[in-house]
Parts: sequence; structure tokens; C-alpha cells
Amino acid sequence: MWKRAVCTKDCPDTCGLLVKVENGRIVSVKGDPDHPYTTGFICKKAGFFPEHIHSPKRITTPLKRTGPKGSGRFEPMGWDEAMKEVAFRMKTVSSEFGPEAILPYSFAGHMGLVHRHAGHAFFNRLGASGLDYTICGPAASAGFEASLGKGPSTEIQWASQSDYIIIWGSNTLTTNVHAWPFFNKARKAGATLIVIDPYRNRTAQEADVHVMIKPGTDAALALSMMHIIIEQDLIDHNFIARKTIGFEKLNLRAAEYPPARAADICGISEEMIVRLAEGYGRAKAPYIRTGWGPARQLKGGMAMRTIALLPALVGAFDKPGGGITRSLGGAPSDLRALTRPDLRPSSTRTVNMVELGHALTRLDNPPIKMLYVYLSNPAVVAPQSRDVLKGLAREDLFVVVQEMFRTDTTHYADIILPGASFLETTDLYRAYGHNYIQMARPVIPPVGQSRPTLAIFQDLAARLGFKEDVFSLSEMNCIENFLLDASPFMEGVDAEMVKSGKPVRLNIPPNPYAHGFTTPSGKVEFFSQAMADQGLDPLPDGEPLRDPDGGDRYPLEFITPPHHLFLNSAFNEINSIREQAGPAKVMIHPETARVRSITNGDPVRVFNDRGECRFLAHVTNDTQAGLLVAEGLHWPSLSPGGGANQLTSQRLTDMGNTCAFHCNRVEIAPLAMTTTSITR
Ligand SMILES: Nc1nc2c(c(=O)[nH]1)N[C@H]1C(S)=C(S)[C@@H](COP(=O)(O)OP(=O)(O)OC[C@H]3O[C@@H](n4cnc5c(=O)[nH]c(N)nc54)[C@H](O)[C@@H]3O)O[C@H]1N2
Ligand SMILES: Nc1nc2c(c(=O)[nH]1)N[C@H]1C(S)=C(S)[C@@H](COP(=O)(O)OP(=O)(O)OC[C@H]3O[C@@H](n4cnc5c(=O)[nH]c(N)nc54)[C@H](O)[C@@H]3O)O[C@H]1N2
Ligand SMILES: [Mo]
Repeated sequence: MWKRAVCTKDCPDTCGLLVKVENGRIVSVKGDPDHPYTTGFICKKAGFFPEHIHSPKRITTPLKRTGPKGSGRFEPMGWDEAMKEVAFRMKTVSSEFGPEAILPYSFAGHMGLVHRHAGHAFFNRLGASGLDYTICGPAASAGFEASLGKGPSTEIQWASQSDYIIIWGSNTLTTNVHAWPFFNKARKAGATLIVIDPYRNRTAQEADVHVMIKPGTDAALALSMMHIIIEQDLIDHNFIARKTIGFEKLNLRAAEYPPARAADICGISEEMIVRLAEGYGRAKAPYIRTGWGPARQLKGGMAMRTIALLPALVGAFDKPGGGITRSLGGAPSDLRALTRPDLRPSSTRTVNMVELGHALTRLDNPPIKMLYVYLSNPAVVAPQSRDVLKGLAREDLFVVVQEMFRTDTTHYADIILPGASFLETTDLYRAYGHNYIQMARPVIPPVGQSRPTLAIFQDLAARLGFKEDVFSLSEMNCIENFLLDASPFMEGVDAEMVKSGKPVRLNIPPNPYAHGFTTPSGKVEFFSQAMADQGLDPLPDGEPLRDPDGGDRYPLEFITPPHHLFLNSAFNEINSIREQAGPAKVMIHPETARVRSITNGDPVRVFNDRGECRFLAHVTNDTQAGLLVAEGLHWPSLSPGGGANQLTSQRLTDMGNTCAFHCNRVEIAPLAMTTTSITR
């Protein structure tokens, strides 16, 4: 029997799935052809869901540590005993150090609105340290917000009418594959496809033009495009007069970025910049799909803000097919009824999740004494692993991890709680790559003794004596009471239709920018007073800022974009995926390799002051001289070598306090050699 489900992995596409169940087991997964956006095909990873859900490595009972911390030795325990122990630790840590000594750490292992937010009310009521959920998108959204305002951007389907598509820092064919048919439709009608990315990723390989930009230099490129577009009078005077502010000031700033200067900053030719500006400026309906790549830089907010100004200059928002996409969808309602920030004591501190390493090793008054991890794998995904692992290994830190598998994080747990998967829970899903919501019911019961996140927190709430209603609601109650109410996005949404499990369109127009902008002025802000008020440059600024740590000793740039076969750190647990992915590799340009006596396939070490990790060298022209690229997050425990996050830093971006995952300076050497014997 085929049952309808929704893919919950942290990906913009949030696919409609059909799942075949036989004798209580999932045997096959395919795309739901009735989903208007994902239209019946799935990515390679989703085909492995039967193996993922019924993996022999699935954790099926609570486990307690038996060996020394970090030994990875555990034995089964009952749920009652586990919950008693966790509740007891929460009480003793709270009374000895105060509840702020407890830190929850969660992210997007399960994207359902109910389960993803199931712990918030609990930790607020407990008075635990809060968590700032900054590991992914806030720099990108803050950048867009300064220029265009908050809210959903141009819908991807809209781009099928465009004649000029720029994919700007997104590996669409890997991370957002359901956008591709819409871009292809435009290309069949004659559209040009440009990719702006530091390396020739899968998507760049399929483009008409690949602009191989240096990381962190997008704002300079965008400003230079503006320079040319203004100089050649390719601007939309009418749109600028009616719907923007600050054009004169922008003009002066853009004048500082002639192509010669930008070419130098961006590492591309002047001709390329002129060609790009003319192509964009002359197009009938130019469209930009930004990924999150340009935002994962120390000046990532500024980069996104600057890119987001281009459509206004040429009036693209008024043209069918024109616009710009970052994030889509909308929360069906205010989530506060579910997350209950009002229960939180007023002066409670918040920890930025990017700075987990600092929090576990340096934070005081009080120090973190208990860490509760769920729906996340910080030992692999959080930056600057050396600090994170040092913190997790602390003997005096009590670590609870809710997981489906024995990950590098559970390795450091005192207690592991088996979490139910998305195919075993009821939830409501919004997407960030399309404007449909969809509800899913369990297609099988929880595997083994695993439990849904909501049930686990309700059990703990009862043991701690929390009496508020929010701690006794079922998944369906949460959806009906809080999520299906009358927010503007939900206007006209039929609740019964949602409950039927079919994808339902939110009340969001395909190109919201045609209806106005939610900036303070209600216009596109070339000049942003809000940024000036935050002490930031109110105009776009193209001066790049690179990783300052270690200086000239680390002459190479290092980026860590997503892997085609992994989803952040997920899917490492599946043997056949790992075999296909092979060992962790680092892409290196032939010239950069030659001067270091590195040849293709050599084991190498990549290092900086933050750490070191090992890869096999992949010598290729798909990257540029001076740039190393390591796709994906291999679990260090299964792919010895340390993991790419050994090299990343906890420094925060200019806006949004996000991680600059793609802003690192490093050196590389053949494994056998020491640092001092490198020849240049
Ligand atoms: N297969 C797969 N799919 C995924 C994920 C995964 O891990 N694997 N992760 C999911 C998640 S959580 C997210 S947030 C999205 C992310 O999806 P994307 O936005 O596609 O991913 P990013 O890591 O932000 O990197 C995008 C591209 O930006 C490039 N880039 C890096 N620095 C710069 C720069 O300074 N300028 C420019 N122009 N480009 C730059 C990278 O080389 C990369 O090709 O994908 C989701 N989908
Ligand atoms: N170097 C580098 N690091 C990065 C990035 C990068 O580009 N480069 N990308 C960053 C980004 S964009 C993001 S969003 C973060 C992601 O950070 P995380 O959200 O922590 O990413 P995942 O690796 O998907 O880990 C989720 C964990 O939840 C568990 N899980 C999944 N589904 C379920 C479920 O249904 N129930 C239960 N109980 N558990 C489940 C999985 O087993 C998995 O271990 O990583 C960031 N880290
Ligand atoms: Mo992400």
C-alpha cells in the first residue's frame, strides 16, 4: 500500500512523497506526482529512506553510558529510568548552578513545525539558557531584509518565464533540485543561465556561463554590475523613482567600482563583468536565485543585501519572470503559542549556537553543566570542532542526546534517547523553497521503543511538575489550535484539505515584490537608515573581509559546501551512500597542487590554527588557484581525518550573527610532510 508522506529533511524542496509499506516496514519511496512543485521525482538521497528508517544501526531503546566519557560504550535502559535520570539531573543542576547551566541544542533534523518546536516551551519554562538558531540562514535573511524587507521572495516557478537566470551561490542541482525543471523550461524558450560560484559545482557544469568568483567578493561584483548598468543607462527610471530610496547615493558608491577594480577584487576578467552587467541590464525579465553561499562569509549580510538591490535597478520586479529568490513559504501562524517565550524568566541569557565551542569551554556564571541535544549533530555540523569536542568531552558536563543513530555527538552522551523518525510522527510542514504546506501522518509506528520529540518533552514536563496546557497537547491539537489559524499566509487555506494530507497552497503571490516592500520606507532601500542605526554602512559596500586568523601563514581559501549524497551530516549512517560518496576529498587547482608537490589522489592534511583534517587530494580545474573545496560533512568517526569543521571558525557574520562557514584560510601539505617543508 502506498501512503502519502512529506520529506522532512532540511532542504528547500520539502517533497511530497509516496511510501510503500509492507508488513509494517517501509519498502519503497517515490515522489508524489500530485505535488504541484516537486512533481513526482525525488533526489538520490530520499531513495535510501527504507534503509535509513530500518537501519540495523537505528537506536531502538534508551542507552546509558557504561565506559569512560567519549568511549562510546553504552547499554540499554528503560524509558522510565532514563526519564527519571534526565529529570533528576535537570533538578540538581538547576538547584546547584541555576537553570541557565542547562543548554538545549537543536536544529533541523526534523523540519515539522510541531516537533521542531516541541522543546521550546519546555526549556523556556525550565529557565534554561536560550539558543539563538543562527547556524544557517539569518545573515542571508538580514541582508535581504535591509534591502527588500521581510517575507517570502519571488517564487521559483515564476522564473520559467525569465529570459536571463543568474544562480548566485547556490548548488541548485544538489541542494534545490526541484527548481531545475522550471529553469530548464525558461532555457528551452531561450533563456541564458549564469552561475556565479567560486568553484565549478554540478550546477555550474550545466550553465551557459560560469563566473568563477573569489569567495566573499559578491558585493564588489554586484556594485560593478550596477556601475555599468547605470553608466549605460540600462536602469528603469520609472521604477527607481516610484519604488526605491537612495538612488543618488547608490550611484556615487557604484561609481567607486569600475570593472577594473572589481575584476581585481573578484578574480575575474573585466570583460566578464561587462558581459554580465549588459546581459542582466538588457534582459526582458532578469531573475536571480541566490543560495546561502554568499551569506556564509564574514560580510555575508552585506553581500546578500547588495545582490538583492540589482532587480530594483532594472525594474525586474514588475516583469513576469523577473525577480529574486532566497526563501519562500510562510509560517502558518505565530509560533509563540507553541514555543511560549512568555514562560521564560526575563533576564535569561541566550547562547548563539554558532558559538557552542565557546559556550562549553569558556562560558561562566554559570558554566554549562548539562547539554540537551536533539535534531542536531553538533560534533559534526558546528564550527571549530576542536572547541566543541573539547567541551563535549568534559567530565563535569552531563550530555543527553536524542537521536535515531549513533552519531559523533552521541559518542559523548551520558544518556541517549531514541527519537522517532518523520515517517513515524504526525506533523505539519512548511517549505523554504515553495509556497505549499502539507500535513503528514505516521506511515508506520515508531521503530523499536523510539518516541516522537513532543512525547519526550511532555514526559519530562510532567516529571518536573509543569502544569501549563501546552505540555499536554497532542500533535493534532498543536496543529489545529495553533498552526491552522488565521494568519495572512493562511487566508483561504482549507483546514480540511490540509488534514487530508494533500499539499495546500499558502496565500502568497508568486512575486510578492510586485505588491510592495516591507522595509521601513515601504520601498527598496539603496540607502538603509536601519543599517546606519546598527552602526553598519547604510550603502552597499564591496570591500571584502577575509578570515583574519593566522595571517600569511595560511594563504589558501577553504570552503565547505553541501555534498550531493549527504544532507548536512545526515545519511552518513547508510553504508551504501558512504560507499558511493567515498572518502573525504579536497578539490585543489593543479597550480596550487604542483607547487606543493601534491598529485591527484594523494593523502593530504589541511590545517590552520584552529585545527587540521585529512583528505584525499582531487586535483582539478573545477576549482580556482588558491581555493580548496571540501564538499559535505563526513562523520569524522567513519571517515577518519577530522571533519571539515576542524577548520571553520566561530566568528560571526556582519548581520544575523551567523556562521561564516565558507570564510577560512588554510594551508595544505602532503600527509607525510611537515608544515615547514612546504615549497612555494
Ligand atoms: N544534497 C544536499 N542538499 C542540501 C544540503 C546538503 O547538505 N546536501 N543542505 C541543505 C541546507 S541545510 C541548506 S541551508 C541548503 C544550502 O544550499 P546552498 O545555498 O546551495 O548551499 P551553500 O552551502 O550555501 O553553498 C551554495 C554555493 O555557494 C558557493 N559559495 C561559497 N562561498 C561563496 C561566495 O562567497 N560567493 C558565492 N557567489 N558563492 C559562494 C558554494 O561554493 C556553493 O556552491 O541546502 C540544503 N540542501
Ligand atoms: N562546514 C560546514 N558546516 C555546516 C554547513 C556547511 O555548509 N559547512 N551547513 C550548515 C547548515 S546550512 C546547517 S542547516 C547545519 C545543520 O545542522 P543539523 O540540523 O544539526 O544537521 P544534520 O546533519 O541534518 O543533523 C540532524 C540530526 O538529526 C537527526 N534526525 C534527523 N531526522 C530526525 C528525526 O526525524 N527524528 C530524530 N529524533 N532525529 C532526527 C539526524 O539523525 C541527524 O543526526 O549544519 C551547518 N554546518
Ligand atoms: Mo541550512
